Amino acid sequence: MARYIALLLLYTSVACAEILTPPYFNLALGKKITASATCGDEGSELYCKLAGANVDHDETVIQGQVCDYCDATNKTKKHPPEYAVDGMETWWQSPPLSRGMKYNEVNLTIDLGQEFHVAYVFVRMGNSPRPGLWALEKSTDYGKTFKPWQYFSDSPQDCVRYFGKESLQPITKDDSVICSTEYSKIVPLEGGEIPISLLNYRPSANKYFNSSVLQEWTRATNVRLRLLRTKNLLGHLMSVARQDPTVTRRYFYSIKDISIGGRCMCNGHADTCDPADPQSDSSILVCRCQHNTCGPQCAACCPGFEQKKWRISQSWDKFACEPCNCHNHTTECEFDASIDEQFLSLDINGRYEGGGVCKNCQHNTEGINCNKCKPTYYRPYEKRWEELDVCQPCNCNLHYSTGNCQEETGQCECRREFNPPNCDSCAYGYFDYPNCKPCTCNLNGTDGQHCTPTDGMCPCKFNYAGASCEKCADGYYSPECKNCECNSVGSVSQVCDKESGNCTCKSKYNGRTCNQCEAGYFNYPTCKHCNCDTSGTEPIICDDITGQCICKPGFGGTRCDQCLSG
Ligand SMILES: *[C@@H]1O[C@H](CO)[C@@H](O)[C@H](O)[C@H]1NC(C)=O
Ligand SMILES: *[C@@H]1O[C@H](CO)[C@@H](O)[C@H](O)[C@H]1NC(C)=O
Ligand SMILES: *[C@@H]1O[C@H](CO)[C@@H](O)[C@H](O)[C@H]1NC(C)=O
Ligand SMILES: *[C@@H]1O[C@H](CO)[C@@H](O)[C@H](O)[C@H]1NC(C)=O
Ligand SMILES: *[C@@H]1O[C@H](CO)[C@@H](O)[C@H](O)[C@H]1NC(C)=O
Ligand SMILES: *[C@@H]1O[C@H](CO)[C@@H](O)[C@H](O)[C@H]1NC(C)=O
Ligand SMILES: [Ca+2]
Repeated sequence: MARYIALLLLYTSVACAEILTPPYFNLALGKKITASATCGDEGSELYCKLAGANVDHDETVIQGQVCDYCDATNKTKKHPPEYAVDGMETWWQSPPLSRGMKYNEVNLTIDLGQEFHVAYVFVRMGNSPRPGLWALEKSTDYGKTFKPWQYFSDSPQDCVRYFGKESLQPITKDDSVICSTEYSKIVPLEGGEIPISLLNYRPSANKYFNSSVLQEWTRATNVRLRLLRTKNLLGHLMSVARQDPTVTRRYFYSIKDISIGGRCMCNGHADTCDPADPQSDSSILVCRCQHNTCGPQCAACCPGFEQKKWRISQSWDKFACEPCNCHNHTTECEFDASIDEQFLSLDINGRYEGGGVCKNCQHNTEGINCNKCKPTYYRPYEKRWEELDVCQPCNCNLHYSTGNCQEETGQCECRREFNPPNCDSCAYGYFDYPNCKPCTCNLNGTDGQHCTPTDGMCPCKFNYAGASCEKCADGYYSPECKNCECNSVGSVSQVCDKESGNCTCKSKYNGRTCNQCEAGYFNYPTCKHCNCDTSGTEPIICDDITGQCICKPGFGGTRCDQCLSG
């Protein structure tokens, strides 16, 4: 047993040399354990051993069998489940089958109280042979559901019968569930051992942290021995079947001690784990996190150290959480993946790497890295961002200025009504400095920068009209009051529609500027009538230059008034 653990420790310390992992220890010791039934739990109960020879001080010999009583109420005769995890020679014992054949099926469940990575389970038997048929199961949801880890049977036939034929396949996956036949032999009749490794021979055994399947496989909050059938002496099969009590009282499970080799899950960020609070009775172990990580399993970056996205530290990808660069103005920050993708956050080395976003920037700063001044504050040019008084109030007259001012110079930002940089005149569209009211004339249409009407009229450009020059003059159209350019031959007048720019055409004329012939007329600008039969022509009727009729399919003749042959 000791040799087995030593080998295992050696093996893992080599495999994980470059990352922080807590040592393996016996997780089972002193843990909460329950049995679905226990010898002597319903009053004093007789059992006899399969093994004959050595009669202990208390035992009696009945019909050549070495026998004793279980009694849960007697300190020296009880065998409670706690005895299977006390690390001592004491043992847990199940009711003998003489109490009932159903006691072939007994569950022994260890509650680890928290999540661990389990590498092996080691079972030592007491005064009974090893079980004939059983399953080692584990839970990762604190006992709500259990999944098999390994099956045990005394024959390949029973492996297939109870656990399916795939249980006989060799290990091919990190989470293959196999059936072992080598640990269900009748000998030794007492004190047999069952070593179960959950890592050896698995594909990712040497790269544990590279396989999420193997990590999941070894995770456990509870471990259950689901015992299904005691191991019978060959000559006893018939008598057991007949339920002869002188035989069935010799069949039960007796487990002296269970070791569960495992360790705290610290994600490569701690090399020790110990009780969270030594004062309280809670025995929950928490990782002593390094690398600026926090949480019972070091599964997060500590507050203020969230510049990079948290991840497991592993030998080929070492990782430590980094502080955010908040330029001395806050200790709070949060990781934001989209900031990371856009390279918007400065790390402590001044590179745009990571996604730390500073929170609660102090000293009138703001921004992802607390490297902007709040509105109405500015950074004088001699100040560095780390200094506490980096952001100083702008000294601006709010009549002329928004209150904000320029970095380094402190130059006040003018309101839109005033011209930068000194806000000492009205901006375009405003008049009457220092009041600078908006112009009432439409400046686009006004001739020169006149802002107020004189005698009720603003002076308009030639193509604008209206009291404020807000409309297009006749002969011009929106939006920029362009010339209508109505064709003098085809148009009724030079005035077009002010919205669409469409000119009003004389009959026979067409187009926005009336510079084309209407359908049925040709040879602009004369626009003569084409001599066609319109029931036989296409909608455009005739060629607008030659006047030749354009016939629909099936029509012919110069006027399209004949049918084509066919
Ligand atoms: C417990 O068992 C021992 C041995 O059989 C016996 O001597 C003792 O009286 C018992 N004690 C009680 C409290 O029944
Ligand atoms: C043992 O546990 C299994 C589930 O793991 C359950 O199905 C079964 O009924 C239990 N047997 C006893 C005897 O409690
Ligand atoms: C672990 O996986 C990564 C990528 O998934 C790979 O680059 C690396 O070589 C693997 N390491 C080992 C030890 O297999
Ligand atoms: C950072 O702030 C502390 C006070 O909180 C101050 O003593 C220190 O000088 C500041 N660091 C720099 C680089 O200005
Ligand atoms: C003045 O002209 C500009 C550009 O030509 C245009 O964007 C703006 O909307 C016009 N303003 C008015 C009031 O018509
Ligand atoms: C302007 O003329 C075009 C064709 O040239 C026509 O599609 C449009 O409907 C006309 N718009 C108005 C407002 O008359
Ligand atoms: Ca014990």
